[in-house]
Amino acid sequence: MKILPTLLLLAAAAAAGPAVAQTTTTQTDPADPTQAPGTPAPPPPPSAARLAEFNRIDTNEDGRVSSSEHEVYARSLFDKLDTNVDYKLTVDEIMATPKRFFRHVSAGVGGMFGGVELTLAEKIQRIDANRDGVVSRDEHADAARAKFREMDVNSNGELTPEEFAAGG
Ligand SMILES: [Ca+2]
Ligand SMILES: [Ca+2]
Ligand SMILES: [Ca+2]
Repeated sequence: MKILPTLLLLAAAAAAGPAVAQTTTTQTDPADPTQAPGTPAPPPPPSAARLAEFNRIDTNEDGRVSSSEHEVYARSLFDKLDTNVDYKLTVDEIMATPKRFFRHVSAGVGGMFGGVELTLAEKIQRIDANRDGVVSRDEHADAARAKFREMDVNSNGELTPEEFAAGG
């Protein structure tokens, strides 16, 4: 006669157990990715100026810059910098607007050599492959292609706005 109430209590506790555990797990979710330690911070969003430039290069407006879109843009930049229209860029023509020139070309290995940042003159020398003191259209196109490959971090042949902004 004493056993029955004990069994009923045990049964009630067993039935209540899972229900209590369920409400506690829904209140704090340990699988929340935003709270997981060691999660890398997302890259900063591209600046408005970089996004505007990205959109100018992305002529088919698919939200990606292809290698051919970048090539067309690099060529148009070359023509703007080539003020005397001889299809060669002298150091003077480049140094009139150096930022414009260097943003879309690579002097190789991220502009570094032996762990030291190259000077602008040294970068121009590296782009001037035949060492005749001027940057030809072909030399410029090669350096622009190298820059594209550097920016295309996942090597899928196109740039996202984030890849483009990070490579500037
Ligand atoms: Ca595109
Ligand atoms: Ca020129
Ligand atoms: Ca040259």
